Amino acid sequence: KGYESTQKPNGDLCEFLLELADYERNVSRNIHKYNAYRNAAAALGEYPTRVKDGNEAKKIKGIGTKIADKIEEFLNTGKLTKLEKIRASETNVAINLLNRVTGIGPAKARELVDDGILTLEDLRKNQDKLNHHQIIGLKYFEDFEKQIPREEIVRIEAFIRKEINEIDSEYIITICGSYRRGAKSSGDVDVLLTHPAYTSDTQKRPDLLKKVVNQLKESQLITDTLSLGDIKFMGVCLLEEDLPHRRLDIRLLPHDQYFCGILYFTGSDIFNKNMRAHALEQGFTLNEYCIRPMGSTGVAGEPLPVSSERDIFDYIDYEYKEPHERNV
Ligand code: DCP
Ligand code: MG
Ligand code: MN
Repeated sequence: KGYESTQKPNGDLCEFLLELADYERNVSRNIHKYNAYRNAAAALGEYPTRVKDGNEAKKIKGIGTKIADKIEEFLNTGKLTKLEKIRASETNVAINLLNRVTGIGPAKARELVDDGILTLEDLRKNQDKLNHHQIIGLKYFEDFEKQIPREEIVRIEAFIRKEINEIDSEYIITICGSYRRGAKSSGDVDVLLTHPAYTSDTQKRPDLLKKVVNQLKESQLITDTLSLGDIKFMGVCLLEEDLPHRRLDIRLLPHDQYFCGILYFTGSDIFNKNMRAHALEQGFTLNEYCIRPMGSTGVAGEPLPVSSERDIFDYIDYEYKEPHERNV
């Protein structure tokens, strides 16, 4: 996902590391190994020249001995025994497949496979085992697998802006995720929404999100709801007949937390991880809501005022990166 592996000198290596990462997350449910493979793939994706052997790989930050050994094996033999074994297991293949249905996580996938459900066809016959979110995920399985071209998100953005402007011109939205990082195509549409009248000191304002969702339903952009809470909508949209259905998330944030939210939801996830780690080194704790100084006792203080993304970088003395520079 997102490494454009074919053009990169180590693209094939990234691909097998990401496949191992998926296996660790979906089948073994070992999040540490998942992260180790993902980090290694990200590091290799950035590496400018073709890696010659395991030794060279090991010198790259983010690649340890075990992964270096796998790279060595792959470079010597053109394949990886561990991956061949994983691919040969019917159970693994089925878990990976079911896990691609939105709403079905690794645990649910395992449960279904244990019940003998191995294919989408099996799943279609056993919808009584699925919740609403999973049923919609299955219904649009093929559509959700398709990437959304950037131009289509540009049009979805314009549509949403126009609609919310009609309800209340004070709404502010930003489309985050890979789109904001400049990606030519995205897996879904990540909308962040705020309103000046809604801050973390004021009361909850569930009406703010519900109004937007209702308006987008009435204007027939939103076709299905996966879940709707006070601050988070997850659902499905359709810009035009004949186009695929697309995954759309809308999150409502208090105005004073908007920039930490934008920063977080712009990602990438790896960029976020690195930035949070840097924040901690500088004595700050950073999350999707706020940035707080860490006291000498290790207790986080009050949230710091933030009126731009740049403020957050400045607090932790981190070189500012434009969204398109946050792809790692
Ligand atoms: N995010 C994160 N950590 C996670 C999940 C998400 O930091 N575990 C943040 C960074 C992501 C953003 O949320 O960029 C949006 O999540 P998506 O899953 O939608 O990822 P992207 O938008 O980056 O990619 P895609 O094009 O596949 O949607
Ligand atoms: Mg996204
Ligand atoms: Mn998303």
